[in-house]
Amino acid sequence: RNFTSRHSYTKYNDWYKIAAWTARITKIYPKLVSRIQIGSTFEKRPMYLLKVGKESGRKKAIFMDCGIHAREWISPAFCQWFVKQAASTYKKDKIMTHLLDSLNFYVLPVFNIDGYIWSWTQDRMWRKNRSKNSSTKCIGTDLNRNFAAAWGTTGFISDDPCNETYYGSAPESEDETKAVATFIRNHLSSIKAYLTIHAYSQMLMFPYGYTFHKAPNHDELTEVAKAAVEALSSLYGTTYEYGASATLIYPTSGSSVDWAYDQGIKYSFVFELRDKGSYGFLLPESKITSTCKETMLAVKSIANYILSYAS
Ligand code: PAY
Ligand code: ZN
Repeated sequence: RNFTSRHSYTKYNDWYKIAAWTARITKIYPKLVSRIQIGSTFEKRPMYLLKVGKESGRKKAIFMDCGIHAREWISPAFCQWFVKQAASTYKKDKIMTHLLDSLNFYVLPVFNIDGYIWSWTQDRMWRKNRSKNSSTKCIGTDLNRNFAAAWGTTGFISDDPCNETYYGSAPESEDETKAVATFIRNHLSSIKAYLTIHAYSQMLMFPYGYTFHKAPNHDELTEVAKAAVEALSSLYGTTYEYGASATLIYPTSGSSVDWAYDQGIKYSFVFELRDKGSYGFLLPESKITSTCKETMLAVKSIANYILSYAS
């Protein structure tokens, strides 16, 4: 790896740069950003979560994770951008000031750290984590199939450890899934929204993936998604589709968004960032800034809605 280049918001950063950055950003914004370790990965790396918001009594919270899939590099880039942008526009941008005064954002910049490192060093197109499976040489579980939401039952999933969408030996069999699920369970009273950032496809989706039945607040989720996508498009005209994931992309089970929703988090969304397939997972660094700026508008739109309407 290149030891000479520094962390940059306009480049893709390897895990070592991101880990160092999580410590540094808390020093730069001590009143707004703090760091918590929520667990460790299969390869025993610490999973860092950043809490972003002005310290004050009981607050609503929004949980956002990036990089559940190793090869979707634009996703961790967005989480880093989000934290920096949120902290640096506090007291400058009216909406952000209001958001950080009234809400906490829990931001997990890289969910699947071991896989992310593997994608940087060995196989750019790696998706799963890096855990060992019994009775096979094949490595890894798809963490977005490992949640306890109709786990292992339906849709685009696999029971074969050699497959990209292997769902694991049990729900939450993976250290990374367990860490995130445990944190969310322990903060259910405050977490009002769950956002999980993927790439690519330019879609904003919500539950369900494991059934074609509509979520109880399907119409409301549609409205929130529509407003978020309109905000996103307003900047550069990037077009996004939105809707329930089973119909919009494909049915799946064991996904984090369905699980979060069934825990009672009524505003749970999956972002599929740029592009629509020309570069796919290999989105060039030149597109990071514009992708992050437009996505920021969508996240702010959802957060604003939570602030005004989520009880
Ligand atoms: O929760 O329904 C969901 C997410 C669906 C994603 C998944 O398969 O986990 C969609 C894919 C992803 O971002 O992982 C889409 C990309 C383009 C892929 O790898 O096929
Ligand atoms: Zn993904």
